[in-house]
Amino acid sequence: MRLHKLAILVIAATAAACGGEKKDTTDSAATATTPIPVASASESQATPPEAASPITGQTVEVKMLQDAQGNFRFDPADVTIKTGDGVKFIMVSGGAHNVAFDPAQIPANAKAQLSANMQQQVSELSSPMMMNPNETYTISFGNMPPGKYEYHCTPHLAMGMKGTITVQ
Ligand SMILES: [Cu+2]
Repeated sequence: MRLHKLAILVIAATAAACGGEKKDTTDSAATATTPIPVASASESQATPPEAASPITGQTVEVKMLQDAQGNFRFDPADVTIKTGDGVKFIMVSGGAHNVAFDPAQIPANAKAQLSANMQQQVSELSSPMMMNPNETYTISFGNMPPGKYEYHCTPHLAMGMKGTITVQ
């Protein structure tokens, strides 16, 4: 019984040590949410890369599927969110699908942040391919300027698999 008590104490001490580390993580997370100053064009130094801005609001879900009529589509294709929300794309059927923004269509003031917020890009502003049901890809719209962002699925672009994300 006494030994058992000691074991609990050791676990508690370990947990406390972990708690100390956690504090550091929290601190750096707080730093990350500090508004990133807009880079001035007059600055002669190279513009530092944007940091990813986390989701601080809601996350809406968009399914990627092939419907009963054989059409490939995002469902819903058009969503409206707020800055700080996220969009979670869920592979349902008919893959492979991806989520791709045309770099030429994304305004300059949004591109660096969008790129920073898109993990594991396989090419500029393109997500990895999702092959299997329930694979997901989530994009944070943290620190993204309001606007209407068009995107598409690269394999099914010719078949009209497109969508829009309007950030208010
Ligand atoms: Cu597709």
